[in-house]
Amino acid sequence: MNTLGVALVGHAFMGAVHSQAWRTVGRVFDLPMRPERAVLCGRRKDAAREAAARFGWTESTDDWKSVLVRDDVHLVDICTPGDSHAEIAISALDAGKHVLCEKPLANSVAEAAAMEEAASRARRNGILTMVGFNYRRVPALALARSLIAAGRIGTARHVRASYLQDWLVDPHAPINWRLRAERAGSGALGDLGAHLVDLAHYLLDEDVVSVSGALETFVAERPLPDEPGRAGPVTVDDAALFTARFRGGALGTFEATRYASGRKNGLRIEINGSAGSLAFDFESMNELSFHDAGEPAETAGFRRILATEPGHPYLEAWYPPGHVLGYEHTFVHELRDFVTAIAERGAPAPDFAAGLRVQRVLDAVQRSAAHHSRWMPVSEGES
Ligand code: SOE
Repeated sequence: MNTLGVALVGHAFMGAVHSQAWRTVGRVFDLPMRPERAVLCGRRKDAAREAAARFGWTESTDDWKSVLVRDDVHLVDICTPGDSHAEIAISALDAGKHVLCEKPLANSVAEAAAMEEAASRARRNGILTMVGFNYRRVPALALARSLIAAGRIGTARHVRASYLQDWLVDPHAPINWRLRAERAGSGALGDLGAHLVDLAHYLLDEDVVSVSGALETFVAERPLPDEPGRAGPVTVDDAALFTARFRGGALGTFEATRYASGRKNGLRIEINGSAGSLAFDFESMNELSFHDAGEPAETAGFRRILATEPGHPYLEAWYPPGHVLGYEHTFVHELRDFVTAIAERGAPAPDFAAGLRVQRVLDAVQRSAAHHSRWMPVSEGES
């Protein structure tokens, strides 16, 4: 069996989650290729060495460029803040490496477009890309997509999506890179809203075509963690709201915030169609609520599907029904799909082209917010 040598760049939260998934995926799923954790890259030698030992990577380095010339590295997995995605991804693609890149794809449409250009060049040589929108790999949401595709809720009319976290409720919580525009691109919009947009695209299989949005930064300055007594500016949005129109005529409402006190990772999405509805809440991620409007009114209503049957997406490899899955499993599923696509020369989704489409929606929200929430078309070419 061919091996797939992986280089991971970054070893904080996402690097840890991806490491765990790389370690698990080949043990749980029968893969057509064997992934090998070849090398972990970090900015500081000692920290990278320590992380590599803890997460089970064979080697470590403080120079990500050095892995691009290695013959035993076939895939680069980017888990760094958004400001380095474009440089690393384009260099890796040009060096003939497959690329998995954390979301959002980039910090701007210009960067995302350059990344997609490199991806489309690389595609001609069988080199593939994927963006880490892991929530597509929640079994209940993959099931939702198949129900929608099978016509079970009819024509989609409403998408109601929110992603609620609360880690900034305390105005004295310190600044980190996620609150800096030059590092993260945007705030709740790109970090959380991007997931919602990708999920909506995935579930409906159609894109957002125009938006009207508002952004807010509630706390303009926060303590600098390394400089006691000093504060620095927050240069991204704390919360993002937008309404949207989909190509097929559905209307969407989207909300992303880090100020929803009591909500930790509350990703919710409900879709109402002409023949029924589906609803999901990540805090109960093994469940999908389904209302079939065709049932007699006296007994119709939302019913809870526990998405842990062997026939549900991804479940064939896991545990018996009712032995629920968690956050981490979604990344294992993402890797299963990417490795399989690479081995079978398939078309992984979401690829960089899909990531660029999300980036264009985020950009339209920012433009709308800067123009008194005026409706903005989502650009299809250069922004
Ligand atoms: C932080 O807000 C974060 O880790 C996001 O960056 C992830 O994409 C999201 O899934 C969980 O929250």
